[in-house]
Amino acid sequence: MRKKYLNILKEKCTRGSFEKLINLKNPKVEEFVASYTQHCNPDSVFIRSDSKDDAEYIRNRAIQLGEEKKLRISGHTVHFDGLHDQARDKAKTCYLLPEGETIGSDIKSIERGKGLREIHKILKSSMKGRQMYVCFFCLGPIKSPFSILAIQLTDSSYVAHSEHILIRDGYKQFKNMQNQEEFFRFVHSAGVLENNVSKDIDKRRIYIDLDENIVYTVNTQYAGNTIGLKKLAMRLAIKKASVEGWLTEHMFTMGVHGPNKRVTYFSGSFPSACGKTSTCMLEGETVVGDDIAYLRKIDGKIRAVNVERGIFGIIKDVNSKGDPSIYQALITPGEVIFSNVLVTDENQPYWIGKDGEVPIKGINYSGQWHIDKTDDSNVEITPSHKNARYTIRLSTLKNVDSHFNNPDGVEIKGIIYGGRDSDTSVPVEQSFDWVHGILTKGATIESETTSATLGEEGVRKFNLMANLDFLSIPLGKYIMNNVKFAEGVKSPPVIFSVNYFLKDKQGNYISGMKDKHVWLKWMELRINGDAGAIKTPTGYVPVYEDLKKLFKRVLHKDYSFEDYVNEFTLRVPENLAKIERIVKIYKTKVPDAPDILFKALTEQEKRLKDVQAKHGEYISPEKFL
Ligand code: SPV
Ligand code: MN
Repeated sequence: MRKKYLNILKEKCTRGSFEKLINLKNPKVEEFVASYTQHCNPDSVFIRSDSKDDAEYIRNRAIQLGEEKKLRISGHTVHFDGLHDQARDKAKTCYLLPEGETIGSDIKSIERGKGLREIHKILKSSMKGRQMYVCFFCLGPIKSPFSILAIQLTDSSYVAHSEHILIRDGYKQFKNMQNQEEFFRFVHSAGVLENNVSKDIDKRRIYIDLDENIVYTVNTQYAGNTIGLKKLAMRLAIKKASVEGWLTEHMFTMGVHGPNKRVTYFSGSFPSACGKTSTCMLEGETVVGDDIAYLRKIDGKIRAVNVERGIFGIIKDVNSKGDPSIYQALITPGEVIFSNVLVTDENQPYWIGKDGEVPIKGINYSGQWHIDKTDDSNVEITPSHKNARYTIRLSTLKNVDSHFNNPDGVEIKGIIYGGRDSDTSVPVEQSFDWVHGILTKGATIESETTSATLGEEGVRKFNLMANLDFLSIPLGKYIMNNVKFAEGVKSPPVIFSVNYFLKDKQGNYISGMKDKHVWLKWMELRINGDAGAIKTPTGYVPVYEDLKKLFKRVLHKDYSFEDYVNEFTLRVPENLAKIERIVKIYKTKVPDAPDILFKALTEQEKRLKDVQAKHGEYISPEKFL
């Protein structure tokens, strides 16, 4: 058998590639690469080691093949996905499960055998005429108790290039690996291309085989669907973590800098496009990771690492005022991939919300673009797509945390849950304890939908721990994993909720864009016993005096008592309605929802009703003093 594999590889590997593969001395790797070489039938196979030359080769190919185009600033390129391939395709993302098994009612799955046949049919000879790249990665820091190794096969130079920016190299780790060690595997083909974009969008599939730790993705280029090592690996890692007793979360990790050089580390979960990246990028703080964290209990403490080394971030509204650090990286020479932005006549990228004038024409994901251009349904085509992105390495940012590559991660003292909520939760609130936080804050996140996924925007959707899109285990089990995670931890992280999106009756946002920085500093003080709080039926909220001082210190702003009352009023009817919605979801859609969850929600409901009887529907925080 091995001989057969080696013959296939010998025949297809470009010069030097065969040796690079053989040098790994790993029959499982050889078999995987050879069998998909045979099945997808690329013209040639390139094996990427961790060398600079190999990375350079892929970057150059992306340009030569037109998958990326050079922009004016050195190192910057632009990539376009097709008009209908601009976000994660939830409808076509499926788990392959044994007959009769499901993960949850809203988590798509199909029978494994059927799915494997279908995807292999689509993948058959899908790489013909192209080169297949074989890339090795390490999820999490190198040589760390957190690391997971993975291989990506792809016929897209853009995908291979992006992953090299986003994920730590793993070829050397593979070389040191024991044969039996398991690794994640990803197979991607962009399928038939027309003008360099995937043509057969109707045959777009993202199939996840949890038994084998393989993800297949085809007829798509959008990174959220294709970059195996990002959200697709996250799905495999959620399952692995569940089996092994740790957590994989849709969380940033950051250091918040308190008084006397104190640094307190937080991880925070927010649904896509709800301020996650902009929170961990706040000026004066340091970032460990912006999107995915692995959390483990080590020596009785909870520690977290960034799974990635780069950012695939939403570019809309990134400008020198709101996100100075990222903006700087986007206008400085260096390796940056812009996707689905507008390219101006000056060969500069433009995106909605960038500093400067809006160009009147250029090239974007719809081809030649001019101001007021509309699509077939007469809907305006914006200069850049709302989900247009940038891909950069964290090391190019000046605010990267010094522990970013620490194999032991950082000790997490605070967890934050956020969401896009226009009418219910206060801007910041501390839970009573770990279990109350997991159950009433994490497990109840609702968020109004955004352009990060295909479909209508602004619809309130349940999204527990902002992780629903990526869950590969039943929801009840996932909740209990979280609840139990703090067992044996002497002082578990303090759990908070934040809401940056409260609106007034006229539909205007109540809080300012930068106010999140004050909430963050308050949480830091609170964890360290340096700020007071008022106990309400839903948690602890800040006292006015503390916020007033923080607004002055952090934002140089006066914060009026009126603003405070407006923001921190307990909205009883909305809170009760939310509990009712959430209970209904868990009762009707989550067969393994734990009793402890219903108990926590019922108790919260009772506390709300008690204060409602006493103080009415909208209760100012001072009433709880
Ligand atoms: C998100 O949508 O949450 C992202 C980008 O971080 S994606 O890779 O598309 O998931
Ligand atoms: Mn994300």
